[in-house]
Amino acid sequence: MNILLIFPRIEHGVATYHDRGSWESILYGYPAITLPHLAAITPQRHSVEIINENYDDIDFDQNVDLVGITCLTMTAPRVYEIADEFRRRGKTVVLGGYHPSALPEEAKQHADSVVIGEAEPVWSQLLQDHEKGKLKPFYHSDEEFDMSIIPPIRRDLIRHMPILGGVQSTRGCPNRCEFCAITSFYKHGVKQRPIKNVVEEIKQMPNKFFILHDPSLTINPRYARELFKTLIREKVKKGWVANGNANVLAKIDEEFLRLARKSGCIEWFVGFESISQAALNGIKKTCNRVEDFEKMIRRVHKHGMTVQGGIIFGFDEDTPDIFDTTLEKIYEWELDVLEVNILTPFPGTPLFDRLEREGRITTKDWSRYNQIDVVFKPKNMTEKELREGARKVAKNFYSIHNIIPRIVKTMWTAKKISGILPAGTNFAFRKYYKRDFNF
Ligand code: B12
Ligand code: SF4
Repeated sequence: MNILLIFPRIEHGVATYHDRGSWESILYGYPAITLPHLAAITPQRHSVEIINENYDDIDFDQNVDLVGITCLTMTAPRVYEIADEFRRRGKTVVLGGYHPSALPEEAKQHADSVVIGEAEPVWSQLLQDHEKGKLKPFYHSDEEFDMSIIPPIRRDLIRHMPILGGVQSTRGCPNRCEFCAITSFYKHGVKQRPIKNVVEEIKQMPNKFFILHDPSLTINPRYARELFKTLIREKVKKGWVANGNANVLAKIDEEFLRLARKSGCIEWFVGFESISQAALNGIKKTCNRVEDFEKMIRRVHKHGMTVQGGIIFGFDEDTPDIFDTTLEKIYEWELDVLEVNILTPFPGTPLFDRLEREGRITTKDWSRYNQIDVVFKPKNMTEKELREGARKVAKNFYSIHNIIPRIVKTMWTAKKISGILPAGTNFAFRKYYKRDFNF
């Protein structure tokens, strides 16, 4: 069969559809690995093509037997448009990813079949059923599987390779943060790929820099340590960035941080989420202790790595003074890069269910579930105050006046040319927030 896989356009972020051909799309374009991964687990007798709409336009008249589209909540409206367009031309469409898994009945209105959960246990069966004309409406991926079956992604199918490569070593998270889509999606807990497979894949990728697409690389420090040691032993001289947890990075032994740096770590992405312990407790991210945050950042800096921190505004415990207090704190901590998010209840999460029960969801226009718009009624401020407050923080942090001294510090911390990556991120975020928060 001829299979066409589609990654829809992204409207919000540092490298989006709007940035086609710009320096951001080259430097910060994301190595979306979902579809090259799906292609890799497709039986070889089929031929596969991938279109990433952030780089190329879709030809709806293409001669294909099956169209597979990946879908997050924010992209759902565009995905449904694409799916409808193909189906009008008589093509078979399959949808998968976080959003169709959370709302399969909704997705089914635009597709011939919906994959609920991970593709590995069901994808081959689905293709076989389609060949026999017996495609089922839903494929539930309930079966647990061993990640050692995962082959390297089909990098040969990526038409526009950004500077950053992508690889995944683990899936799932043991924590139960109320707003996070990971734990409701990965129902079987945490699993990991054999380190030798991950390192082999890293060696094979042409990129000098890569991102680990793991929910958090510090969930199992023993595994991460082994990965670092293998990268060092095998002399893989590439720079990398990964998600990590604040509590682990604050308390783990110095050797862990030394090995991370030596194996190529440039930056850790850390979900601080809030500077209010009451808010963190409220959303069940109790592993985060506010008193650890500054210490954590300083330790990571001491080892020559930088920190990109995520902060979310709009928790029930947040009052209008949270914005100024947050700014004060992040300057005190000397955070290198800040991600400003407005709390967003993604379908499938406990947060969505609670706000729905409380009648506080104000729109189901999924394109607005972008962490920049307010889609629910906050408890202790108005929607306008929430949006304006987040805007004020982004505007202040990314003013040229604040960016310049910060990137000098970041370059000094990194002490390597690769420090240019986190330093430059400041300008990419400035452009993103200027556009989306309109300042
Ligand atoms: C890398 C990443 C990105 C990248 C690339 C996005 C992408 N889709 O590849 C970028 C930076 C662009 C990004 C942006 C955003 N992201 Co993001 N991202 C991730 C991250 C860290 C890894 C995704 C990944 O590559 N996984 C590895 C692949 C192999 O797994 P997978 O994509 O889940 O695919 C499997 C299944 O879902 C399924 N599947 C997926 N698609 C399809 C399609 C078909 C046809 C089939 C059969 C199966 C199938 O099969 C695959 C194999 O099992 C995840 C967290 C995580 N660790 O999963 C968050 C995550 C997906 N992102 C999230 C969010 C919220 C966003 C943003 C809204 C953030 C923002 N404010 O901008 C944007 C939205 C962008 C968009 N496209 O809509 C949420 C999604 C919640 C939701 N319900 O939508 C997640 C889960 C993070 C979280 N903790 O909540 N993200
Ligand atoms: S926010 Fe981070 S720690 Fe919490 S469940 Fe999601 S991945 Fe795990």
